[in-house]
Amino acid sequence: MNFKRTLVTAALPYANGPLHIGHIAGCYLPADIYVRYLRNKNEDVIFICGSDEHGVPITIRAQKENITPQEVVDKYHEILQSSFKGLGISFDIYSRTTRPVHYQTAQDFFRKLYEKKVFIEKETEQFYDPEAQQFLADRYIIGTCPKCGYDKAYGDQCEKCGSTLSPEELINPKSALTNATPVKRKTKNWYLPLDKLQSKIAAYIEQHKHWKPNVYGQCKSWLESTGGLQPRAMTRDLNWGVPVPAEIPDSNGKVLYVWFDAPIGYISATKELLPDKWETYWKSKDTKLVHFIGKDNIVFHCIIFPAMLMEHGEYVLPHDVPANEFLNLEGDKISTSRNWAVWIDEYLKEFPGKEDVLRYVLCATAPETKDNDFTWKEFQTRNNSELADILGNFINRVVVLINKFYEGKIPPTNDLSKQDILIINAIAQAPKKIGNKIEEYKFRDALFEFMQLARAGNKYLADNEPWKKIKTHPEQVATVLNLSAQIAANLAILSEPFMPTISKKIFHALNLSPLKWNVAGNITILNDGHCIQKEPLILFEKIEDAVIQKQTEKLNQNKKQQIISVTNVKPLKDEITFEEFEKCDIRIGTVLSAEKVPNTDKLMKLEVDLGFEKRTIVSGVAHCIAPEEMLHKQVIVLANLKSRKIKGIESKGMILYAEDSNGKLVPVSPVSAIPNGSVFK
Ligand code: B3M
Ligand code: ZN
Repeated sequence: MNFKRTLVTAALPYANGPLHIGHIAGCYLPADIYVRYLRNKNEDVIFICGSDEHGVPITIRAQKENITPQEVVDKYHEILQSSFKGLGISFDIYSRTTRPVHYQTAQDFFRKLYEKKVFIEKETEQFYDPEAQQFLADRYIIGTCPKCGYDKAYGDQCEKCGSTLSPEELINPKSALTNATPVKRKTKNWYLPLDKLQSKIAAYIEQHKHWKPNVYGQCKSWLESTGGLQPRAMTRDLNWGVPVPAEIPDSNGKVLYVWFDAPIGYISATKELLPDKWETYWKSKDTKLVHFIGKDNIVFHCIIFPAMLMEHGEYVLPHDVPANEFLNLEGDKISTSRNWAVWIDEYLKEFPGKEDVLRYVLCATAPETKDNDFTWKEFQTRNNSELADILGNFINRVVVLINKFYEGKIPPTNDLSKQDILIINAIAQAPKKIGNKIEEYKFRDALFEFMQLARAGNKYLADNEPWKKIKTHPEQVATVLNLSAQIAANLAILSEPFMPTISKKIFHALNLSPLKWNVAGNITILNDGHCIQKEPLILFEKIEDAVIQKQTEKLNQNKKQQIISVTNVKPLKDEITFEEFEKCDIRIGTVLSAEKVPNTDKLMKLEVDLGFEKRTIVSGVAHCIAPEEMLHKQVIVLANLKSRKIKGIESKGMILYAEDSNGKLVPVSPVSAIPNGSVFK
């Protein structure tokens, strides 16, 4: 397919909280780099986003803050918008799903599917609050977790032990609105028959084998899950959302499912941006529709939304869905409720003028193929030894030397040495190398290639030492500084997608107006005699240890506040002697593999390397920890425990876990890695 235009969307963030680095690294920054690159190449591209203002997350937040859902979305829409702006995320429109154009577009979409008889109507029993006289979303039902006994578990999930629940499983369920005991009531909703659409969807996925392995893999596992795709309700009995079109019988009190209306938000925002031209983007086969999202949104963008679009019939289908994995922070999952996050609005306040540093670091550590970790230490190192020492230093030296030796005028080139030719080649190849990586959604590699050019420039200056040779070999120095200035000009162009403010500063220092991306790198951007700016240019200041320390302390402060004091401490067991303790042979081991034991709730089979031998150990922890979380972890093993057969598996020894007052088991690891087999004493 020869595409004529690109329609890029980034997931609409819920307007129920501020943005953190995980959102940016996972979705918005890669999308922005991609779009800026295409704009640089003068391609026809639009970049669509907005706030997702419906759904239970919004009403929950309203209840927590004791304000209305409208007040919640008004407040967070502003915060989201200004964080995006502060970071230079260059949407063509940042809309919101509470706008009239969206209501209308979403309702029209629903109406069309309804009229085409796509939906199946189903009556089911749902929990209903007789006092509040309304149906309750799963989140609004609170009760005791059947898995761990926590008494404030939600109808969809227990936040203590992390289990996924359904409201039926809760012991002693209560309504979060009134504390009344919910009753079951019949209600009718409209379902998208994904089961009937399964083969169509499967065919569509098969046409998109080029998707990133994590995306394609997730789609396959949905399609291949036992029983296949299931019908999914596209309406809800809620009072916050886009109302189901009134003329549809029994629609009273019902709204569109948030995952029905939110992706249509991409369409309505485009309408708002281009009232006369939006259809060219959405209804032409030669539009390349690309959705940037985080991995938790894959099924909605790769299966449900395409199914909706197919059944509607007038729209293009997503061509690419480059979803990223998750970014962790200092080795731990980012968590809003635990305040374990770097918040963008706070960063922008605390690091004014350093938005491009964050863009750089987040791009360099983006979780493109697997979850990745952000640390403040790495942030500092990347700023100090990459941005400041390589890129900043190079540009600064070019400006200073040309001013010092040539009164700020670009000197002419003379005879070319071997190294000069190599540099010319490096300039010529850079745009293509970087561009290809961006087109493959390999933004980390693209950024690396960009820095390679700055590195080459730095080395070129260091090898040629113009500050020494100006007396002895002035002609050579003129060539070196001419070519160095050309590198700087190319860096100004090539940095734009990654660091737009820095790009502007380099252009300014070179006294150039911003230039477009040229696939063939250009070594004659700056003509002989062109005057550059006089002032030296400090692009990046070093970040001191104290600044980093302040940030890590702030985080640790949050963590300390979160450590929950154990309430019901178990009584101490009878005293033992040291000799008795010494009978236990406790060793350090590393988990080589871990898997759930089929047909059990709690059992996990682990392969542990004890240094002197490998063991199979069965632990009763599968209800508390995912097998992946155990992989490559160092654990403490009671190694001389008599072996036992558990579910037919010979278990040799026991991994030690800590148990909290709710019965949740957590593996315990040494604070720093030590050799397997080390004894515990
Ligand atoms: N608001 C979910 C999320 O923020 C959702 C994305 C909608 S994209 C159409 O993870
Ligand atoms: Zn639980």
